[in-house]
Amino acid sequence: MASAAGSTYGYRFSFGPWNIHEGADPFGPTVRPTVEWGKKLKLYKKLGFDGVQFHDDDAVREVDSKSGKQVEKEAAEVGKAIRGEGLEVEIVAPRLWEDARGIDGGYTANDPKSRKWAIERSKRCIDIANVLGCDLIVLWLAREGTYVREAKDAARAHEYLLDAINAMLKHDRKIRIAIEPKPNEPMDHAYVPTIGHALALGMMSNDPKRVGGLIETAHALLAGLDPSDEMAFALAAGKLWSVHLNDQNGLKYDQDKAFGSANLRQAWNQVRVLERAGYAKTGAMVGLDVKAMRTQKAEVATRHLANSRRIFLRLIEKVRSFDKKVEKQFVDARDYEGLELAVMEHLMGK
Ligand code: XUL
Ligand code: MN
Repeated sequence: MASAAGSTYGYRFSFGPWNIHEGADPFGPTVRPTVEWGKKLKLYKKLGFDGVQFHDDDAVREVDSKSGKQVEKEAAEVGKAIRGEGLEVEIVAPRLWEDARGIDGGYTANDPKSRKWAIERSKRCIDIANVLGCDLIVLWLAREGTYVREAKDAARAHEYLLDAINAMLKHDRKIRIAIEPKPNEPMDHAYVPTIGHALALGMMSNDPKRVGGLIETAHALLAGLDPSDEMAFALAAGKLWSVHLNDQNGLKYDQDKAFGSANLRQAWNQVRVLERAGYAKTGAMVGLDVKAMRTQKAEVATRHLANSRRIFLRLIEKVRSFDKKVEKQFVDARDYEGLELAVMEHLMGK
């Protein structure tokens, strides 16, 4: 049996500092004290993690107000501390959605000054990633969409997105970009809602081989899609460069629940698709994007991370121990009712 301390079957795990948080939500203030970055960093290995996911301003605070030199100096210090813990930086993502210039979206804003700022900020993000020894930029296109359809020229908006992606590809000839699609929240409708949209955009870019995707479970569910099929599509194209595993109870706000906690069968299928495609061998990490419940007390506010990792590893065991002969017999006989019961019995521990 895999335990938190047991075998990881070749998988490596990551999370971002925002996954240990104070518990504020749109209707109430924080409920837990802030855990400072230095303390979070010490928790990674203890919890069984190997990689750090960053936003640019997780790594370097107030990145816009600092000179390029200063930004690189601070990033170098952060990188040193991370390596000192035996960790690596998995991804860096430009956080465009908290700045006033990103109110109408960054890359697709109607105001050309905002669009210019968004591209410049994304280049700084790449510079930070370089200092941190990371070649993967994640684009969660938070406000690249509309609250009302008439607000933007949607066809033009996609050209703006391409302009931004091309500018990033040109800024650094080695950097790779993984687009993290999400259909809504904070926008009513986002422009890149699925992995199909993301990879198509990548194909239209000036260097398609450096544009791929990151699938988040909750985002796929919000789009009414099966996360394992979204992953399979990217895997078939050699484009699944990371995942954000979590869970989600139906169509509502993005919940970021612990992996497998809402729908174990769907979680098993995600693990199955990753395992069958040899995801661990691609070198990509298993990223989590999970939030502790608001009710969780400070001293146990990292359980959601350890639990998600544990559920993933338990499901790897389940995938590996599922009787392949039985599976083949049911598939050959086209008896999918039989196959389903065999899966359910297996998951229930029989
Ligand atoms: C938002 C989300 C982000 C990205 C990183 O829903 O998932 O945290 O993962 O920018
Ligand atoms: Mn995410």
